[in-house]
Amino acid sequence: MAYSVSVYAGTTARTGTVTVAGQSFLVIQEAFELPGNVQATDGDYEDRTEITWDFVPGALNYYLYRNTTNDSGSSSYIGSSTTNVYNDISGVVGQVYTYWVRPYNAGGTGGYSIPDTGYRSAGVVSGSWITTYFPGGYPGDDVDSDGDGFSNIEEFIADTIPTNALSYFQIDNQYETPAGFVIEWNSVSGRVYGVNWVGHLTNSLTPLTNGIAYPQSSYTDTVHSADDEGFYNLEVELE
Ligand SMILES: [Ca+2]
Ligand SMILES: [Ca+2]
Repeated sequence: MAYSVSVYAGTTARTGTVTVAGQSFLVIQEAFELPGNVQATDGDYEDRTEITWDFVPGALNYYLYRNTTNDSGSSSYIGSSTTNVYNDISGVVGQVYTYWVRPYNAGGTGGYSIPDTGYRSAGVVSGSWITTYFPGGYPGDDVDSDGDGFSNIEEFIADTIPTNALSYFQIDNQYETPAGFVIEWNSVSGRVYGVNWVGHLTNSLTPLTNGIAYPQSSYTDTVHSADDEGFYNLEVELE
């Protein structure tokens, strides 16, 4: 029985197996190490996603690839860096991308790194909130994704669920007491509430109080007990 040893030498990085002259070879070593510790920021910046990685010995340049799914084969080349930092300023705000880094020198291009996901911040809303409710990408502050009448930014501020039309900001309970008319709501940490009143809907709202902080979740109107009718309006803002 005869044995032979073959070495694959090409300018294209290979992983897995490569077929040469009808024979299949297992590739056990890349020309390059793969860039390690690839990190893409998760909503840290509104204007960019910053991708960093560890330097690879022998690499003169690094090629950056991006995809909306975890598939390097269909990913897009987005740019290069001679350092170990790249700022992707072309991503859609809130869209979660998967990023890969490939090392390059005159001998060829190395393989795809282990990827990391990252995205640009949509501003006020937090990255963890986007990840929770919009893992496939944030449609925007002004969109009412669940059709409940409240935009996504309004649902973020009220801490209601932006993808559930049954979850929205509302006065949960109201009743009369000897002390006055009481309204109640679900109070959330980090929010401040205000109550407005109007006798007839054609008139302008009159502020009754503001700056009601969590955990207070009710307000008693001691002023309008003698009125025949009135309307209450609850506001919420971030602390
Ligand atoms: Ca909504
Ligand atoms: Ca909702």
